[in-house]
Amino acid sequence: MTDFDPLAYITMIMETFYPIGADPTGGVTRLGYSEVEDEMHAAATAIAEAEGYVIETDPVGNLYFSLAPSDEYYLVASHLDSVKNGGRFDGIIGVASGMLLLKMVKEEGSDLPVKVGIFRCEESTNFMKATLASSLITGKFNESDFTALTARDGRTLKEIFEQRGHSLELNQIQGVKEYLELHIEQGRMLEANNQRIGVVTSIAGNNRLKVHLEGLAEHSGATPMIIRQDALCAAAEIVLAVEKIAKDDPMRTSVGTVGVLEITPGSMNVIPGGVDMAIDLRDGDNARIAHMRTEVEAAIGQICEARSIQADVRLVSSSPAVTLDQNVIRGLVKATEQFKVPFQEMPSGAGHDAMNFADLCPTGMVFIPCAGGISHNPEESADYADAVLGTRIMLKYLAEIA
Ligand code: HGY
Ligand code: MN
Ligand code: MN
Ligand code: MN
Repeated sequence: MTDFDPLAYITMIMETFYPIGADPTGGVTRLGYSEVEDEMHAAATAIAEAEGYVIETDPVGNLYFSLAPSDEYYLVASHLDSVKNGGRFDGIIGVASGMLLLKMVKEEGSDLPVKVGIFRCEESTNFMKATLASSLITGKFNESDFTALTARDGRTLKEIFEQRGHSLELNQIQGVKEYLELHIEQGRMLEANNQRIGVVTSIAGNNRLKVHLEGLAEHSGATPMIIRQDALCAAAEIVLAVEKIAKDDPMRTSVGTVGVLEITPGSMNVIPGGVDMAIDLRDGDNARIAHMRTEVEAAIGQICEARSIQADVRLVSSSPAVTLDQNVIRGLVKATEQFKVPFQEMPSGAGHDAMNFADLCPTGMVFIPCAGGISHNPEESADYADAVLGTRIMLKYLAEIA
């Protein structure tokens, strides 16, 4: 083992990534299947080339590093894209951890068959579908989505794939013995409980709705209040209905958010005639997601009926809640105990690429705390030493099972 310093190594990786896609908010904007994500993949590839790794890409642009080709391997993965004005740890620290783990395997001269995976377009920001590229290679994607999904710039996924030379075939990834992912928690539980590590037990599922409301754009001065068809007022009631429905969940696990709300024509002296909304509904229980969606759709119907507004409600994407593999959880707990650090088992409210592997192979996740639980925000930050610890835990687990 050379005197390679894991903390310095992961710091080098993270500092290499940071300036790419940096935006005026002090955060980063690295949309899936964008040139900025390409730059992130190029930066990771440059580090892999310097290490002499085997570098592969699959037909939809995902990237893989390994020490040698192997038919069966342990996949340690995450993503390098981000939300708009996001933080520089979400996904990125998981890729850096995978690259650190591969470096540790290389430095130990071990023949552990590890492959680092870098999945494109994990965030729903560009196409309103999360974990898009890992869905494509794990059989969780419908061909109709290639034309149904459109990027923020209006191009369909099909057009973008044709321009980028990606395949429209639904390829299935082969040879994954187990899947591991390190990620920031993106919530407050670890920090509040003074834990350094979270061993993830389940990942919340989601339903994402795209809603268009059509009222009537009219003169804001000459139109009496009682005859207006104001799409924004209807939208305002819907935003609060989503909040109330999620809050009313007796189990306190449902969450509901309206993260996008666009008004047309958007002039001060014109009654909003049109509104486009994006609604994100999640829970760790699939029945509760379905229940929430039914209630939200009913509320939209009642609100719009009362206001003579036309509503077009579309389910644009959904991922079922998944429970992670009990043996992997136990194995990660056992490995963590050997480091004598405070840790807990916990659910993930955020979605991750791991959810697409949970039905294919034993799948596990390791969380590290993020400051104040803040994520999807330029203030997002985490401790590289925690990432090194999480990486050592995953490596110890893999060495145990191999
Ligand atoms: O939205 C999420 O759950 C994650 O950031 N993909
Ligand atoms: Mn995210
Ligand atoms: Mn993420
Ligand atoms: Mn309810």
